[in-house]
Amino acid sequence: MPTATPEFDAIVIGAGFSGIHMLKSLRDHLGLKVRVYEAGDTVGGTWYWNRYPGARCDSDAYIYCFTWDKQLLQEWEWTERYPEQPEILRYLEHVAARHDLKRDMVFKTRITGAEWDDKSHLWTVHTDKGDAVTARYVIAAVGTLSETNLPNIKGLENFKGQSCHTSRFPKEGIDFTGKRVAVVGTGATAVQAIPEIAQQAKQLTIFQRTANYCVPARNGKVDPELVRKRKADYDGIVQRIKDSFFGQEHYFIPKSALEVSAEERERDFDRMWDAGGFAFWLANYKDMFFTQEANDLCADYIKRKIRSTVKDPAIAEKLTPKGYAYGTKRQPLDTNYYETFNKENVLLVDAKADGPIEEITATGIRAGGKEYPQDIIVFATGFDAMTGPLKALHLKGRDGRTLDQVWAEGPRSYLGIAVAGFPNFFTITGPQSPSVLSNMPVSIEQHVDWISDCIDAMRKSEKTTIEAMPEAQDQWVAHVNEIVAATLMPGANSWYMSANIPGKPRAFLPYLGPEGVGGYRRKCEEVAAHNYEGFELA
Ligand code: NA7
Repeated sequence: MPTATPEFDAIVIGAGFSGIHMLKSLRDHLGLKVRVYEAGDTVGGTWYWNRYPGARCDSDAYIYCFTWDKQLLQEWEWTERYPEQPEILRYLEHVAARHDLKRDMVFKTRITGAEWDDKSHLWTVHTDKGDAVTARYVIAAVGTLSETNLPNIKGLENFKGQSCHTSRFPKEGIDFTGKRVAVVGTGATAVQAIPEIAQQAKQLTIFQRTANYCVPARNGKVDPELVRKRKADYDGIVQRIKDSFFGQEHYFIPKSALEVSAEERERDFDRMWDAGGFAFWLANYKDMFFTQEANDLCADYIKRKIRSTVKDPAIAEKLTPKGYAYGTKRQPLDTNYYETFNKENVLLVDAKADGPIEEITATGIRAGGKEYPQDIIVFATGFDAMTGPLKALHLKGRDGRTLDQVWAEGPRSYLGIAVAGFPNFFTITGPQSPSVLSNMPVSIEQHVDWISDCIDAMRKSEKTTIEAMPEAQDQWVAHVNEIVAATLMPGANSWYMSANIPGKPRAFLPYLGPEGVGGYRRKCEEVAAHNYEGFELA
């Protein structure tokens, strides 16, 4: 048995929701020596980096938080249904201070590589400050949407005005007042930012590649009586979201959209639309994700809403999604998004109707042969989702193999927690786990608890390595792909399908069901109960 003593029991990479909880769990519950490395200059992760106007969570705040600190669930008061980025960051800072976590965190430090040593059963982890530390375990808490996608558009470097990506928005903000501003992209981020920027800018031009199906967020103050009721029922809420499909208190209508009358369907659609948030997406008819005809009915409802909100029929037509099923791209939640296109100072340039972006020039953007002069360009162009942040760690597993190599044809993981050939390496909300198809904190907590229990069990049985077995991984990958193949998801050019990044192998990145996060949790628990079935422990 290897005798080398590592400097740390575990290195955790990232200090967002995942890294904060992982440190708390390993250090304070298991008594391990842990260090967290974080590229930002404080905690927060997603909520540190995404400072664009309008940035807020899309899940209701009462479940978009840690549930392991029961006292804090009672004490913390969110100001609105979906708090803005500064408030969520304040919450995470509060948690870090309350549990004295920062003393084991190193900020402004990026991991540049790590290699596994099969003799000592240790990882050596390298940072951009030139340090190298050894650890028994490496845990990626790097987030799923953290590797920025700045598209390689011709002439990008020539622009003389100010430009930025939404996930690298300057801390001091940008004053859009009186400026000609372009937003590139119309995903969930842009849908939050566009109405805010339109209020300041002299002229806002939106460059749309694919029209999205947006539903109203219906943000606002939450009724104090409802807040009180929820606080009194937190144990019940936590149990329900853990057992649910999406980590939310949303449940499919247990009927086909095709079996009910048109009147009943319209009433249900109105109810979900009026409720706002993810209800329309995640609490719709049970066949919405599976049957094109059922999906068409949901899509048609939203298309009618777009036409009734946007005054100019030509603009409404450009904003109407075409060619893919409703719900197969990430659902953006809107607050005055469609209304914004009624404003005099807002222009929509649609890649299909007006021509795609051809070049960034010194003074603006050229699309469809026409020049659109700009002072500021905001790229809301998304992320190299899920696999991107993990590949960027430049890990070398067994035999020096990298994730780039083993994922050359798409992600391969066991349960979305581990990768064959990378012993003692865990991925919180990794590819092929529910992660981005769930309310993130719920899935984060499940993985953190599972990883902690696993490390605890290994210590108790004096094992020093755990590694996913290739056969178990093959079966999991096949299972993930088989499940999604029965849905409408593969038909969309979404980032779920890896389709947003040129050259990225087309593969479904998360895991969808069949019983959602509840069923997935039970599967992970079974694996642990059967002595970590599918893993090799040595
Ligand atoms: P998304 O959802 O990936 O949206 C990015 C948008 O940028 C989307 O409209 C893209 O069009 C567009 N895009 C990407 N590359 C280009 C190029 N090269 N040219 C023109 N337009 C482009 O990212 P978000 O940040 O909005 O949301 C990410 C997640 O953050 C979100 O799902 C939440 O979980 C929080 P496309 O649709 O690909 O044609």
